[in-house]
Amino acid sequence: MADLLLALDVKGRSEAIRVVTACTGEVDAIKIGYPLVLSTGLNIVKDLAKTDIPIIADFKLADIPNTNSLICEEVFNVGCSGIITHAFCGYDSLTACVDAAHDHSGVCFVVCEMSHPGALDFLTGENAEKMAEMAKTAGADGIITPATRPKRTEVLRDIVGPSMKIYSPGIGAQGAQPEDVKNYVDGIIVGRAIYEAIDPKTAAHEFHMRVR
Ligand code: OMP
Repeated sequence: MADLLLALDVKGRSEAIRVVTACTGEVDAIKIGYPLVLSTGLNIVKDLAKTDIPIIADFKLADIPNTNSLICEEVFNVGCSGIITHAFCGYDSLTACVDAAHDHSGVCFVVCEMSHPGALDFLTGENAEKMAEMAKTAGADGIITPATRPKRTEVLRDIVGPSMKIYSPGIGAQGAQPEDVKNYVDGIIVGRAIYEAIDPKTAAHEFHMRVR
């Protein structure tokens, strides 16, 4: 059984509220990122938090430790319960995010291998495996691995073990199916296949059922 995370990459407050209102009860967490926050401001988190659905900020942080810490402060102080960071900036930048998350009773997820075709240029193979090891050593709560490459998700699961969570995007618009990874992951991330659906509630419900 895995969770369903809604990737809320819509623009504007009213569209965000429309989709979240429709999907309430069908999603276990909302993942927000640059498209929504740059179009509305970070205070959109306060509106979404009224639903009591946990909100994970996907800012894929990739900076020096001090800047990562400053960004995390804003994210957790406004009401998010999780942050997604890159790991390729190194151990100190990564631990800045893990520490900030834990100081705020939040969680930190680390991108190890991405779901799109271009990930094969750098974010795969030995690099991804090193980042999974680093995420584990740093005490991160989980990693992000591609549903589009289930075998790679299986490899990365072996590295982090059963106690860390794995959330997996690439389902729906990027071509993967929930069944491809549901036995290896703790959550699937779905965006366009829900928020662009004519009936987002039914779409979310169906994805939810397929990982139960
Ligand atoms: P859809 O392709 O519309 O389902 O959206 C996928 C969501 O997952 C988007 O918010 C992406 O930014 C995110 N994502 C990936 O698609 N691939 C990755 O490798 C990592 C992420 C992520 O970190 O969430």
